Amino acid sequence: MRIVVLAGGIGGARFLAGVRAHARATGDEVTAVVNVGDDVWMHGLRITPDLDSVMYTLGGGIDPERGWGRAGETWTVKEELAKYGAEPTWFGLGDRDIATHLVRTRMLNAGYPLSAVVAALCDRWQPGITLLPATDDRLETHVVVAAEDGSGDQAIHFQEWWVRHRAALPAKQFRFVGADTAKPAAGVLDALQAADIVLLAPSNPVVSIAPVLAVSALRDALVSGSAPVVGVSPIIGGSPVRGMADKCLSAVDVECSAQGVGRLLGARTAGGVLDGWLVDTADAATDVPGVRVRAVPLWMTDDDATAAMVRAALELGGVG
Ligand code: GDP
Ligand code: FO1
Ligand code: CA
Repeated sequence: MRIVVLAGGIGGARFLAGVRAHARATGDEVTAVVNVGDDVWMHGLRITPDLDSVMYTLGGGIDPERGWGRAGETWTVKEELAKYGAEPTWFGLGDRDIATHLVRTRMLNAGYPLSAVVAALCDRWQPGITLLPATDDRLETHVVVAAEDGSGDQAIHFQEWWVRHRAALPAKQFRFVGADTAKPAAGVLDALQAADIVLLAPSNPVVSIAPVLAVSALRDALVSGSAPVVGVSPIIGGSPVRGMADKCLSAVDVECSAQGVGRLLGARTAGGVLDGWLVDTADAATDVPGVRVRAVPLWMTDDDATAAMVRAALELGGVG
């Protein structure tokens, strides 16, 4: 069976570790289509946080506490840059991580598409699944906030909002710059067409899943495809398990609940994307019109627990 997973960073990576554990037992093939909206240029390097979180997690190189960057990291280059006053000083690339960024940036500058760069990096990390960016084109999430000098609104890059301001500036709008013209990356449409099921990882719905679905040809292929689409709720009992998804949801006027996120994604039969919505047992009362809802424990405490979630999602999609 072929399983396609739409994913962001930390939540996506942990979910994919469970999908891979399931697939190792069954022989299923797994393709992850990962958000690139967080991607940014800093210090002349192209940074792709969600792709790297997935690659390092599945390749055994992640720092498990942070959920981004490398284990056993040192920060000499970051400290040296700060001594030059080289901005941004609020964002840090570790010394080991910089090697990945040098390889990526060199390949992009030589003309390789991001999907080819990801494949080359995965030759080293061997994630055990096919890892694809949602698009090879520029697509960046920008956040509209009130200008600090009171002169109206301004758009800042997602990383500035998330890392520098810790999502504390009220977000008025999220813009996926470039989404209008972005095409699915090489391999994405083929994967969706061949899929037996599409799963939405329990990733941030507003800034991880939405930018993937903002690639219109990708969304169209998912919506018009024959594979069932099952989402897994990132919200348990009214709060994000980790991170600041609540801040993102309030910005788009969506209740921070499994039901709120399920309704935001919506039924495929009513202009949305979902056939099934997997929620935690704490949210068993969830109702999403037109969508089959099932409640099971959704805590990704280890790969076995996550693989059990994956089996429940496959059953909900009718392919388990
Ligand atoms: P990011 O790109 O690094 O922010 O990561 P993602 O967007 O892929 O995932 C972040 C989301 O994962 C958070 O909003 C959490 O709600 C969700 N999450 C983290 N751990 C768990 C878990 O154990 N269970 C569930 N259901 N969701 C989780
Ligand atoms: N997150 C931080 O909170 N501070 C950082 O300095 C930081 C650096 C960083 C470098 C490379 C990378 O791939 C990720 C990095 N992140 C950092 C995490 C990250 O940018 C965000 O958590 C995500 O984009 C949200 O998914
Ligand atoms: Ca992300």
